[in-house]
Amino acid sequence: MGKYFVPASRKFYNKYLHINMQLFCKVTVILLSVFASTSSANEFDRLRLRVKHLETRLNTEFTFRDEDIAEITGRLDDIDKVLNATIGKERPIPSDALKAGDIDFETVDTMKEDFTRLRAAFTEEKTEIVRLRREIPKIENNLISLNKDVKDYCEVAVNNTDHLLTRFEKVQNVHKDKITPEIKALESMAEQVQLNTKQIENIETLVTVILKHSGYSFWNSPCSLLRKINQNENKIYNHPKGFEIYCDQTTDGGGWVVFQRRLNGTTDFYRNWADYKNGFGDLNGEFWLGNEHLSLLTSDGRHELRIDMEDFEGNSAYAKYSKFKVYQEEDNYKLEVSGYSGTAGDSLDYHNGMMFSTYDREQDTYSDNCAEIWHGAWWYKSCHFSNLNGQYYNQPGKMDYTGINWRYWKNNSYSLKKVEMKFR
Ligand SMILES: [Ca+2]
Repeated sequence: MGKYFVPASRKFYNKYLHINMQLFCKVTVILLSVFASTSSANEFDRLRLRVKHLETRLNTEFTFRDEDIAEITGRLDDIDKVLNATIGKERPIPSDALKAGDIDFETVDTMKEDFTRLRAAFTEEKTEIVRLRREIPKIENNLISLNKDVKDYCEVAVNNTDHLLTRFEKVQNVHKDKITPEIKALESMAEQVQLNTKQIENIETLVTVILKHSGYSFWNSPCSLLRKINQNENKIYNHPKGFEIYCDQTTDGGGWVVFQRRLNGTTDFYRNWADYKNGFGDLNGEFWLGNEHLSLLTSDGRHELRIDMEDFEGNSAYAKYSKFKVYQEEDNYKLEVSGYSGTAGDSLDYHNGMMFSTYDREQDTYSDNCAEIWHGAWWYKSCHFSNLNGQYYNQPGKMDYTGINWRYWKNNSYSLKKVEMKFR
């Protein structure tokens, strides 16, 4: 009797236990594999906790119901035993006892009593069995319900997993969109660096060639070198020896280092030896580059000199010399100039071989102080045929030997509007 339903119920539990454990494992594995590397860890943790909770609930339920079943089984076994015992006691009274007429009524009464008690017990047990039988469907229903919960929950978990997977993919795509342009920019930069490196190599090759063919330091013709590497703007450049230069890259093929400019009279040119040595003024305006720089750049190698000038009437002229050199300070910045060509006339030949003079360092051949008399600083001889560092007169047609004069273009003492001195 007890063996009738107990095994079937066990099968039932085992089946659901097995299915549910399989589901838990599956979901847990899916969740773990998908979210281990995502930023949705919190959501996943929450899901995992809820699944864990359900799992615990289910296990508790199984344990509890197993105890119930065990109890029922035990009781039914007891009933079996009692019934067996009862059947044993109902055996017929031995025939020899009947024959002898020696019936023990007391024994019969006892047996009757026992039988009545056992019958009552049996009835009671039967009622209990009926009650327990009624319990079984309830337990089964509970388990079915619990199992449905678990299934539903697993479904929700799987749906959430899909949702989170989609979200994860979206996040990945967003990152991809953001990162891709940056990677492209980096690749482009890398390409540019390669191009630049190649250009630098070309420049280095060019420099080597120039050095080989020029026979002197190429930095002494810095604007020519800059022009060769397509630095064609008229502007200030840095000289590697630590000072600035202004390059004229357009006049007469360019490559000119401008070392003097007169323009508007904003810069005072009546200055001492030290100022003319180190240079003064504004490279974008009026200035003197400095005898020290001139000497540094021209004392070695062969250089050309060009002087561009304008009057106040809108005319311009130039003087060009194929050889130009300014000696070192120990030679008093002596001028060496020759090979004239141009439209302005040769007003420097007179000064060739002269030392530089300022009002505080008179090195002319005149009895008096030329720089002081003619308000300038120049390679004065017995004073001048040119005086390009003279006084700026912002007066058209001003005739004065203290002015910016170039003897062989305009009248001897005509003071020019604009002058630029440059070498290359
Ligand atoms: Ca003198």
